[in-house]
Amino acid sequence: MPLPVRNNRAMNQVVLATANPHKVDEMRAIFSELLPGFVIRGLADAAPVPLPEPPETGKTFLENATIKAVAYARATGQACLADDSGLEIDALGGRPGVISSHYCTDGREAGMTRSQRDSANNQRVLTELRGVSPEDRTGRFVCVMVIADPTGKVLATARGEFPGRIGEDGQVPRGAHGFGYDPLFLVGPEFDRTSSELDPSTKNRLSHRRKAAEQLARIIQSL
Ligand code: ITT
Repeated sequence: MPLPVRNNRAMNQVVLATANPHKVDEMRAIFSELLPGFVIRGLADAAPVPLPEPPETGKTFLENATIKAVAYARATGQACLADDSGLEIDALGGRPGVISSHYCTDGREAGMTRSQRDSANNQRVLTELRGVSPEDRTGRFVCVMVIADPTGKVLATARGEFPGRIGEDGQVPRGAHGFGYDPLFLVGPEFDRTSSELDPSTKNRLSHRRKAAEQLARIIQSL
């Protein structure tokens, strides 16, 4: 359900501070339901030349989302919304966490494509969880969103979680949608399907990104 419009002067557009095209698709779909008319522009649209990606040196999702939102807002001169997200696995002490996107190289850039990284990350998780029982393979996707203005001031923050379990080698990877760890991540009351097997609109109703966006949408309306 869209939120009722309460403030005529509410912020009505942001630049999405991400190089991940899957996040752009999910965020546009989610915000178009929550805040119809709210415009989400891509980085390529907001800057004439590609901007360097800021190093994500934070120890938390909030620190990294803030680094990205502030860096891109200053560089584009426009309000920017950043998403820092990842998978926390209890049996791995919360790893891969903030290094989710480069887990296969312990957080380092190694010149791999996004899809090469995704499959190497997934393989590492499956290997590390070998021998762990289904009940102990619990975890969650976490998403933290931050909006910063062009002066670098943080205007809003929000956090959402999506609980599930990591499937076993042989049972997963499975599914044709989503990205990253979705093909490993079993969801629902029976943990019988991966978030990659959900159709995109179902994932966008349940996900960590959706929960963070719901909080953020309320704040955006009051800005
Ligand atoms: P930007 O920093 O440019 O936004 P990124 O993909 O590097 O892009 P993050 O540093 O936030 O973004 O890392 C997020 C990683 O966490 C992502 O690459 C996936 O491996 C994982 N992840 C986050 N949300 C996910 C989701 O909805 N489904 C599957 N994996 C997800």
